[in-house]
Amino acid sequence: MWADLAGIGRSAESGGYRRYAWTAADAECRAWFREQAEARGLVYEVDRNGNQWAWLGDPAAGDAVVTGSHLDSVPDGGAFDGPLGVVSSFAALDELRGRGVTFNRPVAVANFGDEEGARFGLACTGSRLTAGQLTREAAHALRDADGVRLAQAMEAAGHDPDAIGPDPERLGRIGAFVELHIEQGRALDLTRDRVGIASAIWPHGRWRFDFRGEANHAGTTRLADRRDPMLTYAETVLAARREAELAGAVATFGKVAVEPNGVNAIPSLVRGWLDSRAADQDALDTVVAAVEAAARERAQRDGVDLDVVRESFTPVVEFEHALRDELGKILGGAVPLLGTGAGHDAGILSGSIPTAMLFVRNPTGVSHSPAEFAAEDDCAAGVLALADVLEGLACR
Ligand code: HGY
Ligand code: MN
Ligand code: MN
Ligand code: MN
Repeated sequence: MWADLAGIGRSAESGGYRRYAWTAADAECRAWFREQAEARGLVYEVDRNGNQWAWLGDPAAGDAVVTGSHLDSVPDGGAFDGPLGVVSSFAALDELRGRGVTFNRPVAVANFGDEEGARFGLACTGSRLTAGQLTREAAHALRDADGVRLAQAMEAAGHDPDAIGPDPERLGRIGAFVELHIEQGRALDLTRDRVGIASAIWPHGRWRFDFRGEANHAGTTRLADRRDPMLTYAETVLAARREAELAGAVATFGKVAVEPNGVNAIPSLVRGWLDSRAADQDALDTVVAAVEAAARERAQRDGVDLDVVRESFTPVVEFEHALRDELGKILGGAVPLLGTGAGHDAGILSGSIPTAMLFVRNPTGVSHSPAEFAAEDDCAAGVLALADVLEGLACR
């Protein structure tokens, strides 16, 4: 199961993955998911937002226990972020069928579309649409770097973009969603545990900084006559690191777009995207405000105009204690609780249904990189833990 998925959308040079929403690689992943579902005799469906579901039992019965994750990736992403959760979900079902258990609640494996937001810039669009946190109009307006709108990309992939929207009826049939995910950090490595339970997801967001200067000749324009937005951008990137350290937060300008983007042209526009996260809201607010203030101060000096747009924001997610504690009880209490700065579909859905997360040890903590890795025996421990959780929730 793992091998045939692992080959999809993988770059031969870097070994990283490019599985962007509604692309050919995404379609291959979706075909893989459908094959896995149908090979197990599960009821396969695609919902109005393009999320995939594989049901054991009657989807209409209600109070379902759902597991799963996502199959898309960041640019040059790792093999485990997302796929480990989906593969482990099918493997956990196989394990339970091997145990001969009797399910008395419907169980499903889900693949939520476009969790990383790598192509259209907004993370978790599949689960946000389903939870009513993203309107159809706002989704249709999302464009990729080539100007292709999300609606066009969906249509080209054979999905009706006018069907997207909130799906309260579907969510009303789900009693619990448990997402297994590789840890994107080293907490489990430090405590020497194979599996952990999520306590919370930090508040986090994405802000777009547009620095507008004046295009000019790189070789003939006097320094005093320049309005160079790259300078303002560079100072802002340094300010982000400085302010994050002061506030005990994290901040990254991981994506930048330059116009006209010529070696010998002073840019007219530099667009930088800030990703910032912090264990508490005040720290996050402090960082973003301080970075913006530093950017404005430098923009003044450089004769550059600045616009800052908050493109997305996810408030702190405190996973529902009853379900989280139930997982702890089922797994025997010795499983550590850990917070995370990474966003997940389970975080988005936690506003609508009880959700929980299991993490599998990542010995280096590296993620969103081809170097992302989880050891086979830790992955196997994750499958058994997920199987125990599903058995405890759906077969009691
Ligand atoms: O950005 C995140 O935290 C998630 O991986 N989409
Ligand atoms: Mn990710
Ligand atoms: Mn993920
Ligand atoms: Mn994520």
